[in-house]
Amino acid sequence: MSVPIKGSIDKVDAPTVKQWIQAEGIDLVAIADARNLSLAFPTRPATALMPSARSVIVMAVAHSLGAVYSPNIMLWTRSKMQTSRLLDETAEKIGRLLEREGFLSLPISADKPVEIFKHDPETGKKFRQTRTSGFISLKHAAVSCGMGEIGGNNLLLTPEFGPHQRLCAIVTEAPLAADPGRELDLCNHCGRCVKACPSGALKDDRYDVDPCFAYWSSGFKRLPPVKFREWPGYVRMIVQHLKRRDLLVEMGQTYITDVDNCIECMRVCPVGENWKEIRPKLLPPQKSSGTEIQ
Ligand code: B12
Repeated sequence: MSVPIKGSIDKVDAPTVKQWIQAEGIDLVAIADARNLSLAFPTRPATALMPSARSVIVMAVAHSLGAVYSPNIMLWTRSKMQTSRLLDETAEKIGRLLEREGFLSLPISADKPVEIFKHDPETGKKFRQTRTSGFISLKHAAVSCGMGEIGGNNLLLTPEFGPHQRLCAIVTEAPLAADPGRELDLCNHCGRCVKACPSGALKDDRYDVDPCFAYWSSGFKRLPPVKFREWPGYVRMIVQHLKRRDLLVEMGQTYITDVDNCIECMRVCPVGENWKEIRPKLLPPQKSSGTEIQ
């Protein structure tokens, strides 16, 4: 089934919308009730983006596993951008189609831009490390409609692909039948992600966003210093980076291709039925701008 042409639609219901979306090459699709989303922090209700919203259509595209396990993260970054492109294009296409049928619809991109918080919106205090937030937490939307669960690596795990998928959504007025949440129990807390995390963001019982952001964005294993005694170590680290890296050229590349510095928490996760046969047994370390520098 392909996306219908104008005037050819009999009804807009959940099975039909899912078929349109799958026909575009999307691997997983499920629908959440916009008024009953599992909310993240900071809270991002769909009804704050569209007060008349009835449904949130959540879509996932599996990553290329070859790219996930490639020796250099740049290869994954480019492949990730293509999954985002497919998701965003589909969200635009289906959103427009729903609007043609009379339902206001808002695509929520798989990618940036995101909201940037230099200060804590609750207290007004400056964060040690700037924080960012999506307009909807796609992981939480995916949990709401039973697509998966959030694992020990703080990522959405699905039975099919484990953490190896990218997410995107459409907020819409279309009153589509919602899929129920599911108890999946996919993560057995094997600890591989905690061990692999180069920034120390993942602990056995939690995830700290600040060290993850510092490493993911710059390859820095230290946070900006607060106490006087933290300065020498920080300066030493910056000098090491400046000796080995050309940050200006890197920045230029990041503007063109949204370069990441880390996917270790995703890479080492063994969950995902569809990957059982092709998952490589050996996992060579993946090079990025931050690797090899303390
Ligand atoms: C911003 C962002 C980041 C930031 C911050 C992450 C974060 N957890 O908030 C950084 C750059 C660090 C990041 C890292 C990564 N991300 Co990211 N990220 C997002 C984005 C755009 C928004 C996430 C969000 O809203 N988080 C807020 C809540 C939901 O996060 P939380 O983890 O539950 O809770 C943290 C926050 O609340 C934060 N916090 C606490 N107080 C405050 C206060 C304020 C004001 C703010 C803003 C935050 C904040 O601390 C909590 C944890 O300690 C989403 C896309 C989207 N729109 O959802 C992708 C997304 C979550 N990222 C994704 C991925 C893959 C990654 C990385 C692997 C990096 C990479 N190379 O791609 C790592 C994994 C980190 C991890 N293990 O969690 C995928 C996950 C797919 C999946 N299978 O689950 C998503 C869904 C993108 C997508 N389109 O698929 N990401």
